[in-house]
Amino acid sequence: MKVLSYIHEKLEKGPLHFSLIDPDPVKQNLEAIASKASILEKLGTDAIMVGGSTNIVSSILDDTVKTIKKNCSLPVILFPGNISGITKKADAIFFMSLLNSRNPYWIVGAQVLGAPIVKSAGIEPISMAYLVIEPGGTVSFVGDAKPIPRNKPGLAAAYALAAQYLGMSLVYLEAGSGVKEPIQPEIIKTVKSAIDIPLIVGGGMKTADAVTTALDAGADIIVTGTACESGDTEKTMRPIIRAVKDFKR
Ligand code: 1GP
Repeated sequence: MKVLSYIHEKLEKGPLHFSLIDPDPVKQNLEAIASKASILEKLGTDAIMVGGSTNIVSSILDDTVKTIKKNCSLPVILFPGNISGITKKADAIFFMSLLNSRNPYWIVGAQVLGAPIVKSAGIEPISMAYLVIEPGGTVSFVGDAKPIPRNKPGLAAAYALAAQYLGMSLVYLEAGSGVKEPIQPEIIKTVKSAIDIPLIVGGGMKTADAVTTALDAGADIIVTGTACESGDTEKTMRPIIRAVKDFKR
């Protein structure tokens, strides 16, 4: 089954959890990634995303995705920080545009360079609007974003609606990896009420409470990355994934 259809089908039953693995070798080695992939699948995460803003080496990216595929049967979706984030070993790629960047390279330039590579890799492109909200973390700096202020939910909603009208399949609200405060519920609520396409929320969620707050506000898919990097993945991730699986609207 195509990954976007898998996402749509699963969303009919409830919200989803995606685990983000950063292939940066400074953060984790392949042995750790192998064990994390199987633990995350056992805990009930719905897909593994692979990507990061810095330190992406294509041979390491290949090995990371190969290792994940060997150790779990979940779809692996690339979450590229640039054209170096593409490998044919994955199932799909979030073909994303950082709509609120100041630099056209991150809106459409990298996509022009990446499109033929995605085609020849034979992986499924899933069109996604990527919106960086304050504070925005590393991706905001690298992607030359004009982060949407936290007190301007209407601006985030306008970007998200434009993404839907441009034909994108998903909207991702990004607070920035490892930031102190996840995206405020007011922003999630306002964006969700403006669009009909699924809403992904990530950045700074480290607890089950933070996850439940985002789901209550209307998030359809929760992404956690930093929490997956914990030394005890099972202990850290169990309550987070449980909060998604037990959530009732
Ligand atoms: C980063 O939104 C993701 O792109 C995940 O953020 O690392 O803070 O979980 P965390």
